[in-house]
Amino acid sequence: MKMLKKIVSVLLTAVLGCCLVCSCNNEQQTGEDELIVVGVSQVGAESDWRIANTESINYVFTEENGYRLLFDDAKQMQDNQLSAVRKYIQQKVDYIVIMPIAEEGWDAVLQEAKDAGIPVIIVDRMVNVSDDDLFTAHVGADFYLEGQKATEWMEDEFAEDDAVNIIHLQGTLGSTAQIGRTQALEDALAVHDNWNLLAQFDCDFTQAKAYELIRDYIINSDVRPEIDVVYCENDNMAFGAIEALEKYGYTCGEGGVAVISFDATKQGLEVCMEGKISLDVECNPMLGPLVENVIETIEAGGVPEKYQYVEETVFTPDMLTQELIDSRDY
Ligand code: GYE
Repeated sequence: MKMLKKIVSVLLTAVLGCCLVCSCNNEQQTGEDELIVVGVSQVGAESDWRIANTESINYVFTEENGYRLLFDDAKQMQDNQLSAVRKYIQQKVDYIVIMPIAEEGWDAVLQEAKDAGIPVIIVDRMVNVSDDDLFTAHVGADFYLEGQKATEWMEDEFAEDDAVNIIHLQGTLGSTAQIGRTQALEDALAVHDNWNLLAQFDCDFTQAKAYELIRDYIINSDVRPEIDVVYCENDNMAFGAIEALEKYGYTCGEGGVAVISFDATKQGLEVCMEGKISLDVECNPMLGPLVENVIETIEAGGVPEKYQYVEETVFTPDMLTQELIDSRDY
């Protein structure tokens, strides 16, 4: 009898134990299932702006906030982005977030995401597709407006000058940030006969290319070029330009070359406060919370606003203090 009791008790313990393990596994399963899976395809890590943008995404899409974040760095190659997005579709993620390198080439893969029923949120730069229904929402900046802020500043600054000699450093060709900022400068050049475009270089938003191309331009000129403005489409290219200009005897800022920049990252603003960047047009990389808003709206059964632009300002050296710079998020 004693023996039988023992066998029954061992069996009961085993069954109970098994139930506990199963229910525990189930709970774990349910917990994981509750996480919203977000697949992000990021451009790369080409600039300080980009790094701040990635940090903003990482900050928001955490497990504590209810998300599982899948992240792919495309290393500035659009083919890598296309593969990442296709992988996310296969993995049946809940949302796909894309910071597109260039505007073209997205129709097919976005159609595949749409067919799979996965909402796609375009962040920062835009895509140029045959049908805007191929993506759910866009969250980013108005790059043409940013460029206009810069050209308006130039109009004031050089209102009395007979000639304004400009070097233009472009970001990754075909990206919305490049297209908008370039278009604004080209439109202003078209209406100012005294604005001369000395050179236009594709620097891919990187400091190293900006440095090399400005250096080569100076070295290869027969006579020392008169440069009034270097219009740099981001802060990192401005840093490269300043380094090359100073190396070859130019001064940047008041009485020298006016370096115009975009982004207004902390380091950009520090160089601006020093006076070496004459104008820094803000571009806000902290887009993570806005992307989360879009997802929350959809999760709540709503329809998010299709296009969302962030508010941005401009900075000149006289406006800046260390306190102000330190108080900023990026
Ligand atoms: O200006 C640049 C970055 O697309 C707005 O990309 C973004 C641009 C930004 O690499 O620094």
